[in-house]
Amino acid sequence: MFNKKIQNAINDQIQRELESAQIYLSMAAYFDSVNLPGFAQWMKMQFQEEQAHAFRFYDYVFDRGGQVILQALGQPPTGFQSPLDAFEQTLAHEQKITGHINDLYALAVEERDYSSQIHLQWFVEEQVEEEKTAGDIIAMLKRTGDNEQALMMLDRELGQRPAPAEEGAETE
Ligand code: OFO
Repeated sequence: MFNKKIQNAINDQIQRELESAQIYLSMAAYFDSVNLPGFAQWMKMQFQEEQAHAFRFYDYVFDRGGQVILQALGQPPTGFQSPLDAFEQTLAHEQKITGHINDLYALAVEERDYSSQIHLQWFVEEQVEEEKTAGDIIAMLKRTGDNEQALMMLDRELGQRPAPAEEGAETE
């Protein structure tokens, strides 16, 4: 019998993952609007990755015989000031998500739900990666400064990001 408190908390997290997807699609639209197609592509891959995160939880709820209840999504942010602003918002958002994953893990410990703890371990590790990646791009953007050529090079590099399905463990 799937623990109801855990089920509700996971349904809340499915909503957050889908909201994360929307936020990154909104950032992709910003980057496309300022002719930075590589940055936009990176955000579109991030959009897909967040959908994959939602599905990981979705499948898990069904694996445990629980019920998925979708919730309304909030309005994503718009009107980003610069690439740096978008990635600083990305990092702040991922730090917030890390807090929610940690709370979920703490609940699974409190409820002695061992399989949920194991399931959540993947997300605990994933959040380390999410924060590190955003932090690395912020550092590169700060080094780039006002150098348009360096920004174009970074745009080309970020545009190489593969789809989540090609990243192996990301979507397994
Ligand atoms: Fe960005 O890791 Fe899910 O939300």
